[in-house]
Amino acid sequence: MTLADFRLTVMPQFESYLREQLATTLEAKDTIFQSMDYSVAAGGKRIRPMLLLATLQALNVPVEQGFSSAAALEYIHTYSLIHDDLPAMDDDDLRRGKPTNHKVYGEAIAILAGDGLLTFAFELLGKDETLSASKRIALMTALASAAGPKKMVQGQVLDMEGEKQALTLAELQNIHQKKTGALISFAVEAAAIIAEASEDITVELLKYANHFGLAFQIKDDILDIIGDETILGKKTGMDQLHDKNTYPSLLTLEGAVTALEKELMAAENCLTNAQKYAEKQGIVMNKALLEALLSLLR
Ligand code: GRG
Repeated sequence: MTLADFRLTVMPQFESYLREQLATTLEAKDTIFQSMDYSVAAGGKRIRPMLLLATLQALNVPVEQGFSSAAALEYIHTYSLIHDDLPAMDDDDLRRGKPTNHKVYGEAIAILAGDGLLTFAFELLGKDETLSASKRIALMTALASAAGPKKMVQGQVLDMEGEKQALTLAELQNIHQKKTGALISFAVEAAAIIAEASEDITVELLKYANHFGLAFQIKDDILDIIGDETILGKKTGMDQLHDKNTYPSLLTLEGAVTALEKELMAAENCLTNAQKYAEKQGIVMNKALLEALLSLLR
């Protein structure tokens, strides 16, 4: 299956699932449902769930087995954006082309919508009886770890502490691997858990995810300089305005473009390795599908 087919067939099914889980568990009349649904429905690119489901597809596992993990991941990503946009953090008015959650519902409800999405993610995974109990425990533990105080939350703290200080490239990478990379890596880790992938395939796929995560962040930094506000759905030029440490600020714009290409090539190599291991185990891995995802970052 090509990425184009995947986006046309699998992603709409997932989109319905993502919205339905909230709508069938919560009451439509309740403010908490409306504020959570507002941000989930606001039109994110769904890169993380796409990576999770595409990894399952590449390993020939029915994608439906990954719907609860992919939804949990997108709920947590959405919560992190709602909280990141709050006045106490990045203080943004626009997200996904729409007013930020707190601009519509107020700060208190926005905090609670984030809390609701974070906790609902684990409820959804815990009650997915189509997965074995041991897989559910592994998935919930991995997700909690990726989103928790050693990874995403810590990355956010380090990012805030690093503001207005000159960071080294290694320090910047560490922040990104935690702040945005950890959730991206969970996408692939979850697929490996569900697919019961062997250790050698899992290691290569996780390395692919790590390069993917870094490439994603470099691209995000580049777009903040040369991107189109109407396409991005958010203001550009914010990194420079807030004196943020970014790949272009450390490496120049040209250097950042080179670094992006380096990460994408490294990611491709990991896929080649994963495919070799898969072949040895008699698995026909759809490497092209995961390679095509990298092209979204070019
Ligand atoms: C509040 C605990 C806590 C953590 C927040 C991820 C994060 C941590 C903050 C986001 C800050 C930010 C804008 C980082 C740049 C990279 C990034 C994560 C962009 C948003 O992700 P996309 O592009 O967004 O996948 P969509 O809207 O498409 O889902």
